[in-house]
Amino acid sequence: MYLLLWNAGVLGVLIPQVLGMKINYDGDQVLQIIPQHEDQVLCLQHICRSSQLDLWKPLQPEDINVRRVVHVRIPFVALQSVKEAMLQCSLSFKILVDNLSQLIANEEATRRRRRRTISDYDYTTYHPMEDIYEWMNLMAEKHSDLVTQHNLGSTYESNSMKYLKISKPSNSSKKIIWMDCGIHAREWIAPAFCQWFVKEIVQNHEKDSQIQRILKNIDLYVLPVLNIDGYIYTWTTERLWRKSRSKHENGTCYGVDLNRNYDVKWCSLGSSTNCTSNIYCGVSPVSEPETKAVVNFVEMRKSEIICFLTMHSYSQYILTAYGYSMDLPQSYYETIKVAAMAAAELKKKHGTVYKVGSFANLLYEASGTSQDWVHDQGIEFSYTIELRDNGTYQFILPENQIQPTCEETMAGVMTIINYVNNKYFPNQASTSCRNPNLYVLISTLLTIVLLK
Ligand code: 0X9
Ligand code: ZN
Ligand code: ZN
Repeated sequence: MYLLLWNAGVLGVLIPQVLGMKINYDGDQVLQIIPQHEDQVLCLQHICRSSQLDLWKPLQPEDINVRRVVHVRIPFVALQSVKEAMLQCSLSFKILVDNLSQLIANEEATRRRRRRTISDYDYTTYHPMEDIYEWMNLMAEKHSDLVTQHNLGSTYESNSMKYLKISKPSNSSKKIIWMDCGIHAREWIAPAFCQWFVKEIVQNHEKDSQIQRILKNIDLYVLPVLNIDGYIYTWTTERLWRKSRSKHENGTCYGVDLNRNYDVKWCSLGSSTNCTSNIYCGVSPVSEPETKAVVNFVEMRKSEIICFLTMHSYSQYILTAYGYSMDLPQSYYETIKVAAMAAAELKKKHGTVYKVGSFANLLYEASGTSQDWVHDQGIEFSYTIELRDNGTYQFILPENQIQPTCEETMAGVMTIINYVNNKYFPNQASTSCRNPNLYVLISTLLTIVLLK
């Protein structure tokens, strides 16, 4: 009893988890700050470090820069002191979210009743893991002509990493396009998109000639939730959890950033060796079972994979390699061209503007990401796509944006897939590419702006 009280007192923030309760973020705010001078950068970095604030953008104080947007969550108890400290170094801020728990409560309130059959599965609501598992079963059952279910491996908590393979029977050897969603637990729109993507392909494969052409040559592999343990944890306990759920240092901290755990300049940039950090890279490269599962698959099927897509949120970016260096890979001019084409098609749907570029040049450097590791395995068309939004709701994207987000993302993703199909299977090239030179021009301009 004494021990419990002591724990509760000293580790106040841990109480909800200890008691198996939900963290409610009551009164927490999300602020946007754009430091204008170097001294303001230093001041903000100091505030973030000393109050141990939960940085969302960028993910660590070191990456705060002049005239770059910063999003940070301030716990209710720290609001006054943090705001005072900011005023003291004349940092102005904008309140993006006035009461985080209210935003999350709204998300819960608007969540529709979940339906359990395929014909009326609701793709415009967020689903807990058990629904997604059931949806995968039903998908494979009802569309056994096209969809099969497979197991990539097991998570730390022994959940099976199920994925769907969309494939038309064929005699010739086919290539693979990979898509994973939900490597970061709180980015709920990503798994919602993976489900939407499968639905669209399955629904339209008989009438859509573009999908038909693609499926002649290519099998689509979709892993709807990569970080299953983390995803479940965002539903049960902590909506804004990012990492996996592996236990470290005798249970004093949990989780690895699965997008920092790959064996590519591991833990050198934009990563942390501190296991309490949101960008903890793990004890060694590929230390996590979830990473191992992806690595095994890619290593085994390397020669077949022609495109690798990993879906995240938020920021509205289509990112090419590299994250670990400002250098641009040889493939850059082609991959950026395709990204620009995809962004242009995406924008046509609802006017949403995406930026394209290399991660390190657009945001900050980060090593150990799956995208870069896969790229350096020889799979050049390796993209990270950061879905909506651009800062209004951040990770708590309202459910009424699921459909438009998925519609536009579908257009972008299909542009990439179509390009890759035409490139690797040129004889069946379509005539739908209206004006490739325009895209070359756009992407060249973008590149110039980026490298300026
Ligand atoms: O930092 C990340 O892991 C990703 N951003 S997020 O806000 N969703 O966490 C971006 C990864 C981009 N990776 C590469 N370009 N290699
Ligand atoms: Zn079918
Ligand atoms: Zn992410």
